[in-house]
Amino acid sequence: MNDPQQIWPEEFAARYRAEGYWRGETFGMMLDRLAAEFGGRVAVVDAAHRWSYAELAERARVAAAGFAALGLNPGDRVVVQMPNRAEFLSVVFGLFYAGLVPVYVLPAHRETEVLHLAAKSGARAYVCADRHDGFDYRPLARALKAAVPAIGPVVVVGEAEEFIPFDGFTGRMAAPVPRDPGSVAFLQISGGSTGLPKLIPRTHDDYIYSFRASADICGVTADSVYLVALPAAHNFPMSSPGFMGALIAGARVVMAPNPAPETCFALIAQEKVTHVGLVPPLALLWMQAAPRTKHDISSLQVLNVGGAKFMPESAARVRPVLGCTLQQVFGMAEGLVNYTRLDDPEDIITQTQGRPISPDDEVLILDDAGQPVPEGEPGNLFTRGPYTIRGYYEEPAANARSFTPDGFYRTGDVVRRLPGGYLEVRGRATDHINRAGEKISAEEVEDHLLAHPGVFDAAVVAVPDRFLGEKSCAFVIRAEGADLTVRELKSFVRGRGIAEFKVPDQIVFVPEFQTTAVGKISRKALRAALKEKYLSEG
Ligand code: J2J
Repeated sequence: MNDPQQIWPEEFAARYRAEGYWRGETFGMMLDRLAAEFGGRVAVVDAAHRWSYAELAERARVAAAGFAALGLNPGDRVVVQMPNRAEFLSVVFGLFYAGLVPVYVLPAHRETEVLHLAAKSGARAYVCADRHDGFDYRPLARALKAAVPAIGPVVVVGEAEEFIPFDGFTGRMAAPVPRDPGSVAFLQISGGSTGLPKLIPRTHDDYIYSFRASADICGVTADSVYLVALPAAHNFPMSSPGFMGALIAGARVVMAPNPAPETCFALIAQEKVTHVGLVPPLALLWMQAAPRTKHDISSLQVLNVGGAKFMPESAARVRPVLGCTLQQVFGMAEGLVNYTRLDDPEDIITQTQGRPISPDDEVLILDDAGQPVPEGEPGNLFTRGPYTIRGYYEEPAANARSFTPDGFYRTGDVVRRLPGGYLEVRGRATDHINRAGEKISAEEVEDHLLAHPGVFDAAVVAVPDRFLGEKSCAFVIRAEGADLTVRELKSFVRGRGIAEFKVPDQIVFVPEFQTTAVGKISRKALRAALKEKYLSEG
């Protein structure tokens, strides 16, 4: 936990405190303050629960006592794999209250990813739901305990079987365990472009600043109602402004079990939802469904769209079709978040991805040689600021690549700066597939393909998709004599215990990779060459 690269140099920390960004409040303290301020108001709603701020805090205090009684100590990491339910909040605030550090994994993650992230984070416990979306997490918990000996208690929300039932916790912690507000509050997963996912350490001070400022920029007040449509463990629905931004404003959080238009439209009508965040493909789906819905969605005020590029033509349809203001958001779990502002002119809202949250967000746009590009020209985006990490969790090699010596994060995005500091995302320099906002590392999927004995080599590329934005295509050279089929290979990859969204959408068998280039070329150049050769005409 003490990787010095995670820590801001003191001169920066001092400035961020002096500017009032970092206020020295931990998540545990925040919960107590919100319960005192908004006590009887509704904090969170799902299909089965409706809790006030006072109730949420009480449940977190009970959970905290329960976690502490399991022998977990302040600073210990706990893997949390929870769907969008009210208990997402009682679990994580219970952990914060007990001084524990959640490691957020997505409900879609499977054994391979969960084992890796648990081992990588040095986690000591696992919290999951019994089942969700047709998947049973208890066998996964068994596999995790067998493979990662450091994992002790497993706490299950729902039917616990041999594990510890979350609902069985008794006792009550009277006050939050004191933590340094500058310490790591939780670990989140990066959408990284190389190998397995990396862990992003966020501190109490930096993260609370990011969503407090976001709530303000997004017009979230105590009268707002925020719908969590995307998986709650993602940084976007958590903090941009997300359920955290909603809570700090005293608003109501509504947990949607899935982002389908009819599910969400019913919740919007029922709870008078004012704010929601969506990735572009979902925004398109909602716009398609809205004219025919029987539900009244007129309470919607702000639709945040981000995670992938939202095309200006689609952006222009949001207000006419959904009757609310579009607010584009270009963010990343590593930190920097940009928003168009609610009162910006229409062309800024539809054609840009916004400008940074903070006056102290530093943005550099550099060419491949590291020199600033002329104003308005596209270049590589680097950033540093009061809520952008200085390094991944225990990744010295990746940190040397992803951060400059003076602490700028190399985002991998190619952007153009417009007057007023607005950014337009033009593309990216790193090799991942942005599939409906889920970032998939080409290298990670290639490794799964290569594990099949019938595969000689594999290269995974992003191909444009009208609906998803991008989808994945794997070029595969069969091993000599192997008569592998696309179906077999897909089911093999699926069987590797990974999130379904990582299984290649398309597999193309090719006889060889390089016909023209001589000598060694980078994987990146190879992927580009394959795309050019097989996908450009057609
Ligand atoms: C183009 N690309 C975008 C956008 C993110 C708010 C919103 C999104 C995320 C997120 C987030 C984009 N247009 N509007 O954490 O708080 C791509 C970029 C970026 C990467 C980060 C938030 N918004 N992107 O998507 O960590 O390539 O965070 O670097 O999942 O998504 O992905 P992630």
